[in-house]
Amino acid sequence: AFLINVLNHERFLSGECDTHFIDDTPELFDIKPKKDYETKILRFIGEKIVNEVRNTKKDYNIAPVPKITVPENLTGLRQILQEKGARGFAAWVKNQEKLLLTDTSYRDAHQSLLATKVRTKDMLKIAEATSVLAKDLFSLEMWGGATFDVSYRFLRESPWRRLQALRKLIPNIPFQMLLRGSNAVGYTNYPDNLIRAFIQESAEQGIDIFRIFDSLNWLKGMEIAFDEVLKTGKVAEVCFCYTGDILDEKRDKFSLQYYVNIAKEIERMGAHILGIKDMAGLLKPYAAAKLIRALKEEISIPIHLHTHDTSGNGVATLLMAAEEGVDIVDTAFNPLAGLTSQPALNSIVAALENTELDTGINLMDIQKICSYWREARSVYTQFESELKSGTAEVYKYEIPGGQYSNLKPQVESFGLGHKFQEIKEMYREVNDLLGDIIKVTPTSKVVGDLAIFMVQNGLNSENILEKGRNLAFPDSVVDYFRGMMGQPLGGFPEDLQSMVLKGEKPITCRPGEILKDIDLDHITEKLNSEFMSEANIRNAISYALYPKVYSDYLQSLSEYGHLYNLESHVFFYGLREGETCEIDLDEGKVMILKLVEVHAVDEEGYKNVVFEVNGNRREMKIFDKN
Ligand code: 3PY
Ligand code: ZN
Repeated sequence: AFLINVLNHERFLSGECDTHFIDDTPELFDIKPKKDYETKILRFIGEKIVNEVRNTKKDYNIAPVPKITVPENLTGLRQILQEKGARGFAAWVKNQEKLLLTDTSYRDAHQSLLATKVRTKDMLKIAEATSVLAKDLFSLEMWGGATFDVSYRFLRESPWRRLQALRKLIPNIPFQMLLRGSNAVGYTNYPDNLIRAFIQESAEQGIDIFRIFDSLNWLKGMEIAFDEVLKTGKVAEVCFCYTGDILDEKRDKFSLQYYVNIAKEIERMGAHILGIKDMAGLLKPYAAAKLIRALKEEISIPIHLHTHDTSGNGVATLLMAAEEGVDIVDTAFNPLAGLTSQPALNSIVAALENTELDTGINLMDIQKICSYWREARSVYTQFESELKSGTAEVYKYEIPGGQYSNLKPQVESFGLGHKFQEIKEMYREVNDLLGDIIKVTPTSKVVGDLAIFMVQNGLNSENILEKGRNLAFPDSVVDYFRGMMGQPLGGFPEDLQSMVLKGEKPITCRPGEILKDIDLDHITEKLNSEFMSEANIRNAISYALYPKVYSDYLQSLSEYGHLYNLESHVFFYGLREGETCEIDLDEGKVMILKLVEVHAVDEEGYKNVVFEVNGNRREMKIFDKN
């Protein structure tokens, strides 16, 4: 039956299918008489209208896709990487006089501005144009970080399919991902074999540059990931995370010397590129100049600087770093730049025109990409953070860009919205309590969770040892003190650690040394028996990383089918009465769908939702949960 489903599938018939096609095409596995895709989509939209949006569909703009012709010999830095290999590529980068730029629009920019909600559909529309109009970019950061689980959890789409589909349309610009060392794309330490399998498969599916970091700058925590990236032949960009302020001599824990030493170790371990990960945007312009100047004297691999524009100083930071010879900087196309996101790409290009650092990127060309993003963003309004202007407060609180925009909703979900200011103050107090630590996923979550917990329970740094004795602390906090996120510089505050652990002995080794290997074959069998008939390695890895999130996603697939073909305004808001939308079915066919009307609720609590599908009336009864 599986084979017959494959043979009858429109993508197979159109000759457009490749091996990836099975990844996100679960209807192939519907062996029972086929509950058709159409019904599932109608149910999804019906649910949206009756139970979520309730006729309050928001306005949005249509994003114009620039018309371009793809030249036959389209090349970019990816071809240089393929030709020269990772080390040759790094040497090439080092030799460039111009400043090289990464665009983060597909990853950190929307992670930091729009709660990671940008859908693959909206990325794909502008992908081909990006490959042509921005062909000289160093890379597109388009995967990893929070995008992996949010894709499954909220967008109900496969991050693997995103990678595959973008790769097809953008063959010439290197793809970069953010890898949280032994936490991969999660919040917890995974067994070594899972980290290795994940990296192998990511490389196989198209990642060219792995930006690896450890949330405590503990190099040991990156060993496995780094080793595996080297095996793939792809680029290993190893980071240190920047915190504190090297201009402030009173703060001597994370001093210039500390960063120079760690950079030298990163070069010694064999990294191709050094990444500076300024996840909160704390690297002030003059500090950037001082840091890059010192690093350029001590190391010879290229340096890639990542910062956030939360304070509004981001562009200045990048320009001063460029002046001192930084090789590559992270930016985002202007409509997705600024505030908690990266500094503005087009503005940097403009600033450097006719200077020695001229990026060579054509402003008129990339403006077309921006015209698209400016409008495409309008459908995500509900996910915008409240931050409307740059804030120098970030230097005090040291909250990472992605967390800054998510903290408010997190705090609200605890019913503590009115105490947001207090929680930010507590975030800082917790950092001091922990001995001043690097704060980036997942340690930033530890600090955030503990801050919320302390405000909730009336704790502060004076009374916590006493009052906290009988309290069970959040999981992330317990994990941290158990040593499961690695070892912080200067160690753990022992009294706090033993109070949180309540007698349990913490580990001091690398967590991967004690975690049992994951049995991916067993997971494959489990998936085959419960959800599908031919689970592949990506299915197994996703389950291993996020068992609950991935199972829920598979459940949603069986109920609603795949949703990646829906336009975002339909995915988020459904349809208004009288509104029509077109749904591109895979390759070629289009389903024309109209919402005719929604009847009043009946005696049993159902609403009848009337559609027209390609001119034929279809009705769907949806239970009104309200
Ligand atoms: C992530 O880990 O997702 C980050 O962006 C950290 O800055
Ligand atoms: Zn970032």
